Amino acid sequence: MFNKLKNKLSGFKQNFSSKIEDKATPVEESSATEPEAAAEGGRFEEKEAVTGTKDENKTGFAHKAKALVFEREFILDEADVEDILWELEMSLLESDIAISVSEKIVTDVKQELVGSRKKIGGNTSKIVEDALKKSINDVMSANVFDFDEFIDNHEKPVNIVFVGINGTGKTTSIAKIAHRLKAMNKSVVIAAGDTFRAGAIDQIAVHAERIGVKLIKHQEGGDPAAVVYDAVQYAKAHDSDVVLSDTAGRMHTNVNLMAQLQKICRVSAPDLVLFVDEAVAGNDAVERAEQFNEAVPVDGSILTKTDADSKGGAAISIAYVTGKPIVFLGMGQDYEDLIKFDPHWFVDQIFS
Ligand SMILES: Nc1nc2c(ncn2[C@@H]2O[C@H](COP(=O)(O)OP(=O)(O)OP(=O)(O)O)[C@@H](O)[C@H]2O)c(=O)[nH]1
Ligand SMILES: [Mg+2]
Repeated sequence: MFNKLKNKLSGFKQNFSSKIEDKATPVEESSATEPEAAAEGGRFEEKEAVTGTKDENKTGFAHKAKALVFEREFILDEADVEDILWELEMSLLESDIAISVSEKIVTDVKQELVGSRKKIGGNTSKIVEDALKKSINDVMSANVFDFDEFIDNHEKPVNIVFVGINGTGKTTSIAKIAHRLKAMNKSVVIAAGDTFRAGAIDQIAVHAERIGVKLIKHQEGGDPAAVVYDAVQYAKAHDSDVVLSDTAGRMHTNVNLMAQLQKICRVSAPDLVLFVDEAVAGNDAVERAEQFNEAVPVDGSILTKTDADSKGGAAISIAYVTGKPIVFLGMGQDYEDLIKFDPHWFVDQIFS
């Protein structure tokens, strides 16, 4: 997962940190009187020994540890790192990170590390990693959403409609979420709202039976808005917690099918509309999220097939560009392969 992105960031870290090493100088200290220390660019500090009584310590030098403390600092000019930052921006774009996000990350790193005097606390590679991590974390934390809290605090039943283009993992994500909610002791109703694709109703019926949740279905070719409406009515009558409504995959360019989606939302007034797309689709997923959002206001995204994504671009960009949070990441084909999105977890993964 994210291997290409990891390699690119690691290359940047190395290049940037060797530039810092080139420019690093010892901190100027008046106390650096020991010739040896001065020659090595460090300074001596006398430190109290940690053992011994007060009196023993007072006896002086024998009870004091002399430690050589190297303190270094650096100042980078823009010209020093222009090429390296350019390479970073290219690497981010090649990783399918949206232009606005790539520019923001480069600007943040520049602001953090260029133009001002910085002390070298740990190693130089860590300094660069921290700056990158902070920026990516900021970008990804721009919009966050706690699904469990939403379900707990919202009036029942919570109606969630899943939308997206064909084959992205809508039905599988519904099954995973139903499984997850059931484990949390929530009662779930699934609406077989894909009445269009042959076999779609059977596919979701198999999931519902395996997981042990109620399925509301009509005939193939029926009106999906009516299916979702019926599922919500059933959930109200049975005091169910959540309705998960499947819909047929559709291209955002298909005006009639997008109008049908608007009808589903008009009729069933969903509490959440979740856009489902593949992480591997990169920028395309981000663009599609925006286009779906124009038709039916989308509240958040689920990125599936993250397990197969080597670039990480969609995951880093989609919430920042669309202004809508990532809610879940799909991580495989089993019911357990779903994680609630957490920017810190993600950032740890790409620097692991
Ligand atoms: N590796 C991996 N495969 C996934 C993931 N989510 C879904 N899939 C697979 O993607 C394929 C399509 O999944 P579906 O859930 O049928 O997709 P859909 O969006 O409902 O498709 P349509 O109803 O045809 O629009 C299936 O083979 C799933 O097993 C995931 O997170 N990781
Ligand atoms: Mg489906």
